[in-house]
Amino acid sequence: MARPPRYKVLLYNDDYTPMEFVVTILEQVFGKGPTEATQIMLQIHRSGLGVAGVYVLDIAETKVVSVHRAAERLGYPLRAGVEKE
Ligand code: TYC
Repeated sequence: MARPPRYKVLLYNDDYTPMEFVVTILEQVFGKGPTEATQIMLQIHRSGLGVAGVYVLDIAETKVVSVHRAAERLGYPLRAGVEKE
């Protein structure tokens, strides 16, 4: 049996989403601890994008929807997307 393909969930930098909100998303949606969440957030802030996690496709797409819902609720432009590993 072939392993199912896996997909990276990418988060993209922007100028308006607060750093603290991105850390909270990485903790609550992607299950990161505070130290790793902060490191990933800073890497996105500095380089433009970063990998929040790697999942099978339906889980990855659900995470993207969760990010967009949470950001839109607070009026933040945070964007997420899926890319094949
Ligand atoms: N660049 C944002 C700021 O300076 C922080 C940020 C980090 C935004 C990561 C989005 O995916 C992101 N407030």
